[in-house]
Amino acid sequence: MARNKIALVGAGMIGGTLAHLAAMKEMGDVVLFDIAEGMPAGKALDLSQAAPVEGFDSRLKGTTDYADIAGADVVIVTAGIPRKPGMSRDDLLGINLKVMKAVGEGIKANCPDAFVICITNPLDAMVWALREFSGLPHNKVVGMAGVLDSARFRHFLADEFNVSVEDVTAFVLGGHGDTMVPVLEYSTVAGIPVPDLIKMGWSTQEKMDAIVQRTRSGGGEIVALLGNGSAYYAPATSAIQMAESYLKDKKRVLPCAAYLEGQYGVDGLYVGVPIVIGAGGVERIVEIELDEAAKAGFQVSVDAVEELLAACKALDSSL
Ligand code: TXD
Repeated sequence: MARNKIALVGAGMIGGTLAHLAAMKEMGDVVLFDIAEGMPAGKALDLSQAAPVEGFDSRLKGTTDYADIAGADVVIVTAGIPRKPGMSRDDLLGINLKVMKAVGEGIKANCPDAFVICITNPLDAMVWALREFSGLPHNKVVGMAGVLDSARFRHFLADEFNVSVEDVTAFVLGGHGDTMVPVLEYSTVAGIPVPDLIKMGWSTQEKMDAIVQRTRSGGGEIVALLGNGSAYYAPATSAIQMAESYLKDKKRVLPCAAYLEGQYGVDGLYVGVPIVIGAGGVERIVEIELDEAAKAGFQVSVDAVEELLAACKALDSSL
């Protein structure tokens, strides 16, 4: 059986980390695509030289030619530019929208059967635009944010409860970061819901509220510490988990930005909800009954996504 092929569009900080993880896990051969000349080839060569030491047999190639992503099974997109000082949200949106157009067309022409994971910000709008430009079915294009947000939440909860991160599960809905909606009733330690843990005296509601707030601004906390970029280890590892669930048909239940068609009362938008990822791509959207507070929080996310899509449509009349 031929090896899987994983195309990484954008070979920056997250792209390079994705390549490292995919190769170390022998998920398949890896193509690093970027518009920057030399850099993707340099990273591919550097990683190839780690292979004899680590003992992995993934072939890595860096390229600036879309033809090299032909036949990819999975495409992970991080291409774009970050917001720079003095740049408005619409400036950033305009530039990254053009990037999504180029990437979408590159995918459509070279690997229309791929499972596509978008990471580029603003996530919920960029994944929608990438799907539009690529023309792929909605169940084959998803956005990564919820796995990262819930991983951050799990890390803080495990720290607070002083238990293994492995035993902490977190349930989050909604958009990336600011508008994330953690559902504490469905977040657990070994199956025990957080509200019960509070009753058991393991923590307090105040501490939980502070953890939720820290999780929401988790990206910004890292940006402030790094000084010249945003998080890349945890974002990369989160997208790899989604890719593995597809390639191995694991049917993991993961919070992702998925296309909703009536679920949660939303139609025609990408919003963060729990989904099942298997060989069929997005195989199921998990729809739970929300209480009033969660419903209100979710609506804030939906409104924010709608506002971004309106801005995208104003910037590109083909959308
Ligand atoms: O949870 C999440 N979704 C996120 C999102 C968490 C963290 C970071 N998130 C976003 O991921 C971040 O705001 C960025 O939009 C992306 C990628 O972050 P990264 O840290 O990897 O950014 P880099 O290092 O700037 O890499 C981006 C690369 C860079 O090498 C550019 O040359 C390239 O994208 N680029 C392009 N590649 C291909 N095609 C085009 N048009 C292009 N334009 C820029």
